[in-house]
Amino acid sequence: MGRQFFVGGNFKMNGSVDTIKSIVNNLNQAKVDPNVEVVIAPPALYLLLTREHLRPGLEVAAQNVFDKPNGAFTGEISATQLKESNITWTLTGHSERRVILKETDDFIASKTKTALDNGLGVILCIGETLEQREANKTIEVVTNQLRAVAKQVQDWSKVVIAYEPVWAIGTGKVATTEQAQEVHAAIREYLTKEVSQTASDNTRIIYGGSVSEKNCNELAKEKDIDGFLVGGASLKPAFVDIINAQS
Ligand code: G2H
Repeated sequence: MGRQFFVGGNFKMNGSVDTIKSIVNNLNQAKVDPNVEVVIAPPALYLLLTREHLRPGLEVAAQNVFDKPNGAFTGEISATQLKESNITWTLTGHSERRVILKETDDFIASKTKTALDNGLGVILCIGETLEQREANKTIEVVTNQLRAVAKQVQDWSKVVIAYEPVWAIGTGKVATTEQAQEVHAAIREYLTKEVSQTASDNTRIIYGGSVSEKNCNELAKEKDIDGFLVGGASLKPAFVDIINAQS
C-alpha cells in the first residue's frame, strides 16, 4: 500500500477565537479529498476549541509538547494531557523552536519519544539554514537531526518527517521541486540505511516552507514528497486547494 498523502496546517502564533472558528467552519464544509490525512495545529490556547468544532476525520495537533509526564514545569503541556483531550498529534522540532527557543536535537528527540510513547503521532520538523545549504551541509544537517531521534525512537510508524528548509519558511522563497525532491530522497535513503526498510517505505516525508496553492501541485508530483506542512497559507481558504493538491 502506498503512503497516504498528509497535509498539516501550522497556524503558529496566529488566530483568535473568531478567526479559528471561521477556518474550522471552512474546513468542515470544504470538499476535502478523503484519501488525504489532514491535521491542523492551532496555538495551545485554541486546541480544545478546535477539536470541539472540527469535524471528525480531521485531526488536531499541538505545536509543542514537553518530555515529562507531569509536575512543576510552568507553561508546558504533557503528552498525556494532549491525548486525553483528543489532540492526537504534535509537532516537534520546528525551526522556530530550534532557533528562537534554542531547542537542541536531543531535547527534540526526547519530546518526540515521549509523545510517541503516549500514543501521539509526531510531525518531526527538520531542515537546514541558508548558511548550511551554501556550505553544502544540507544532507549532513538533516541526517544529524534524524539521527538524534533514531537514538531514542525505534518505531517510526507514527512519525511524519517534515523537511522545512529554514530559508524557505515564511519568506515566499519556496525550494524548487528538484531541491525538495533531492533532500526527501536523501532522507529516505538515510531511513533505509540507519533505521529500517519498513521505515523508509512507510514514513511520510512532507515538505514545508512557503507552500501555497500556486506551488503545491508541482511539488506533490515528486516521488518522495508525501504531503505538506503549511504555515501562512493554512490560515486562508486556499488551504483546501493545498490539501487537494493531488486530485
Ligand atoms: C514552515 C511553514 C509551516 P510557511 O514553518 O511549518 O510555514 O508555510 O509560512 O513557510
